[in-house]
Amino acid sequence: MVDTKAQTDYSSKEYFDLLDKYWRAANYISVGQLYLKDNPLLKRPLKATDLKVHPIGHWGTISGQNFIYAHLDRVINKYNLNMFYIEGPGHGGQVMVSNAYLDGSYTEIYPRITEDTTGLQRLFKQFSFPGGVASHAAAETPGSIHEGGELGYSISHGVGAIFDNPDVIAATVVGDGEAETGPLAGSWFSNVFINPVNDGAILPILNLNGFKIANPTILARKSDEELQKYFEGLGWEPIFVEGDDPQKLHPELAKAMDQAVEGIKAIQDKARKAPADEATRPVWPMIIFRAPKGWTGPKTWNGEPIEDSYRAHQIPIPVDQLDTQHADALVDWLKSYKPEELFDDNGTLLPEIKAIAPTGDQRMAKNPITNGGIDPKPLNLPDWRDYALDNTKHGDNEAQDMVELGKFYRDVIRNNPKNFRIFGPDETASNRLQDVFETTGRQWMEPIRPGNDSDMTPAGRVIDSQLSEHQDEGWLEGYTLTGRHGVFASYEAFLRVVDSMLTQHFKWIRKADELPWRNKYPSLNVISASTSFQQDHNGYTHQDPGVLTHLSEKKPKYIREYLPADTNTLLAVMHKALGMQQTLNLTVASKHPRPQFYTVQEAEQLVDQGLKVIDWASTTKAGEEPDVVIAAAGTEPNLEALASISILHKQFPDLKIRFINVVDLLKLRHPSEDPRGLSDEEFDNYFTADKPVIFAFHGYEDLIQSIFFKRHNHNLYVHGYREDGDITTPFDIRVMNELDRYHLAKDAATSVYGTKAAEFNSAMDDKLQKHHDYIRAEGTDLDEVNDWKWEPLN
Ligand SMILES: Cc1ncc(C[n+]2csc(CCOP(=O)(O)OP(=O)(O)O)c2C)c(N)n1
Ligand SMILES: [Mg+2]
Repeated sequence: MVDTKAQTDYSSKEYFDLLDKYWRAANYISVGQLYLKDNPLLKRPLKATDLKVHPIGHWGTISGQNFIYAHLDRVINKYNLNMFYIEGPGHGGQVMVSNAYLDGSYTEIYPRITEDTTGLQRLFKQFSFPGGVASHAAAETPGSIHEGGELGYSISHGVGAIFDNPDVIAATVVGDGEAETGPLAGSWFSNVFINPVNDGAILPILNLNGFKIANPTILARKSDEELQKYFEGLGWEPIFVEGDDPQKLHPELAKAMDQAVEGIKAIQDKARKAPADEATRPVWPMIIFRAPKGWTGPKTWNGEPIEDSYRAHQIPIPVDQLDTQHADALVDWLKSYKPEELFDDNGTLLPEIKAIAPTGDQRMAKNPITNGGIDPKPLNLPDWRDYALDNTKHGDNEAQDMVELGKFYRDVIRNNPKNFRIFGPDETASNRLQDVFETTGRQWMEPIRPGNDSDMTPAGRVIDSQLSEHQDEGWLEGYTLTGRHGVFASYEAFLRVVDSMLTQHFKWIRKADELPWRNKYPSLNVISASTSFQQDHNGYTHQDPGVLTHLSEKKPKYIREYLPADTNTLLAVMHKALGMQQTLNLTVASKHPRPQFYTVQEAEQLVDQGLKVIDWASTTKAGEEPDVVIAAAGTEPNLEALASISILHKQFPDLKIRFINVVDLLKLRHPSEDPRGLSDEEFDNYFTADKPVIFAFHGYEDLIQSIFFKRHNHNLYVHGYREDGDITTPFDIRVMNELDRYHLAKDAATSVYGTKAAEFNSAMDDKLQKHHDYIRAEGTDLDEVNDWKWEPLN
């Protein structure tokens, strides 16, 4: 019947009978994975040892998603689609595993899991089992780009994946609980940013099964009329399918899917008759699928409903190796799918049922987009040195690092018009990357008001017109997990909004890295701009450099933290970061006019080695042991450290100071923690084994303290962010945190001269008092601070 795609009648009773069998097979093996570790087809009476001791996983979401998956397979074949699956309620890990197993892709990727009884037994046992596979959609799940742990990002991920992939449809199942999260609720606005000419499409399918873990869902208790208004208001055309009788629902969902796919095609065909920059926002279809949670499972338990109740969420009936009292109920449940009609005597899915699935790379589990992308390419990067400043007179130039970086990005965009994007929450201009708008605009499909708006266009490489860090991070994740490159630039304090997303992405890369079949991903680049030490019109509300500490706690192999102190080092960092794979790169960058210090050659060395002794700012001769080491990581720390060296040198001309600038912060870690870390010998060569180290740092101090914990030298004085801020002058923020030149100089002098530094310290205190009084009277920093310039050491 399903001989060739062209001859198939995709709406015939025979077809739906086979589709139903395919679905039953998926349900059967999904339940089997929860409970069984042997006797997969129940060919003999169930024994206690056939059961897992601890069945762990989720049932409630499964059958609805399996139903949707089978129907997606149908439209892939019927319309010859390039489609992949995103499992919003990814806690139903069996959905993607089961369907990948049925279509043969699981066995191709994991040959141990054969398409027979032995393979089924292994498939069942390994699920949510020590040494086996996750109970959630995870990196090891074929066809997934979306981790199923933290809910809320299915649409952002799907949309990130279809940007610049005009032939692809991301079939995205959204949980009705998931739909209540802030990120997911905000992500319906994604339709404002999808260009129907250059980008692909997302088909959201709201799995309205009515319940979450322990509660009804909000959307499920709304009438269809209210849902219609809600989604129409958000710019979608909802198509409703509702019921619990599969025989009725097969043709109904098929019709809805046909309508949705034909709707997507019609939108694209129409839009693609004109250039991308003339596109407007279409009303894309979506499907609202109302079927009961725990559908086809046990109806009740102890007189209480299981199906169509929150009680179906996890393990619906208590049967395990140590409690077989109700084993019959499990057997009845499994047998209700009639496995004997689905698998042959060898335990292999019958070929006419398997024929429901697409073949080759059209299987959603094998779609190349889900394994590093359809056509991944490294970026064609301009030479960063062409954008560099001539800093041979250290400190003479003044420039805004982010402005200069914007020029570099402008040309990255020119060179890579289809695989590089910049994401941000309304901040591309505020973060001073505005030069990119010389070559591109902000992609936006709503009406544009020339004059009132700036740089808006239906087809642009910047997407920053939704104020949502979740969306930016989610889109960028989707974009890089499908082989493209990008940057998300955010105010530093509000990067913390996506702390957990960064964590989840790190986990994904880490796990994927362990799988030989997974292709490599371009690194995810995050820029922490508008930082804690440069708050002009904001203040304490906008200060928090804690993302540095947060990410430093993850597995070192996958995390980089760059703190370039000026334009040249920022350019060198970004050139490197955009060429990297399998890492999450955090770059802390300054956007304010600041003195520029490092030559191209120094910037190159700083980025290659991660840190460098800056000879022109040190008073030691080559090879000479210093009295004190002053180190800095970050723009303002670097500036203040240099200013403190000037002050100290004038006061104590014999004081031997070694100055070190640190860019690649985590290289300072001990190699026992981080394989990239400096050896003890190298570390001591920089920081000495026992001389005082005054460390000026952009972030919270405990990060530096923990780095030094495993080193010989504990003679450490860290000056970092001490959780102090206000609406005040730029220099005063440094003073409040004791990261300013006067506090640094005091610590350095005291650490070397002890009580003999008292007079000097009191002069520094006088300076601080003068500063205190002056800014309160004048509202600006002292001239000697504002006009400070590096003077070469004599
Ligand atoms: C951000 C987040 N908060 C809480 C949880 C815990 N959690 C796991 S499943 C779930 C309920 C999900 O309900 P729904 O999206 O409706 O999925 P389904 O009914 O299909 O299982 C919750 C609260 C989570 N995984 N992620
Ligand atoms: Mg639900």
